[in-house]
Amino acid sequence: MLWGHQDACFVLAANYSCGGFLNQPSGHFSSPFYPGNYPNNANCVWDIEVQSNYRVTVIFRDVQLEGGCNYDYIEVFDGPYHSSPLITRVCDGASGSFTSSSNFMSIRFISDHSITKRGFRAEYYSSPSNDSTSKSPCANALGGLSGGHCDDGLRPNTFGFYRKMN
Ligand SMILES: [Ca+2]
Repeated sequence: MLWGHQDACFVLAANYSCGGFLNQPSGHFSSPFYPGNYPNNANCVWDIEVQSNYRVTVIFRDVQLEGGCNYDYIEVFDGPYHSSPLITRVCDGASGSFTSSSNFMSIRFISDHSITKRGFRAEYYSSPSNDSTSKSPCANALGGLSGGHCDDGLRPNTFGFYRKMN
């Protein structure tokens, strides 16, 4: 039991480091050994924290993973890993940017036991939260053009302001 399978896996996993805590206003990270192939059995978590009242946007570039999205994939969480909802799963060939609702975002990279590819690189930046766009779709409409639909009964009046309709 002392030198069982789990111990061997731990030693293998310790041959490289991946993931980490990123607290600069912007930065970048990539899969282990990028642009070389990533290892099997990777489980990397990047926690990104920027200053309060800012939000995190991550941009994925050059995503080359084992196809199928169930073997090797990237997950983006809207806040700290383990306690936050999944924003999206990023799969082979994907690209695009995703923004958190708070000043915290986490990204996890998973690979299974076989077939590796080049992996990915990602950039992130922070931008100020705008209270008028973060509370609800109606709050968003309040700051924008008239005619937007609101679910809580707010409608524009003739002066371009909004008031509650009952
Ligand atoms: Ca794989």
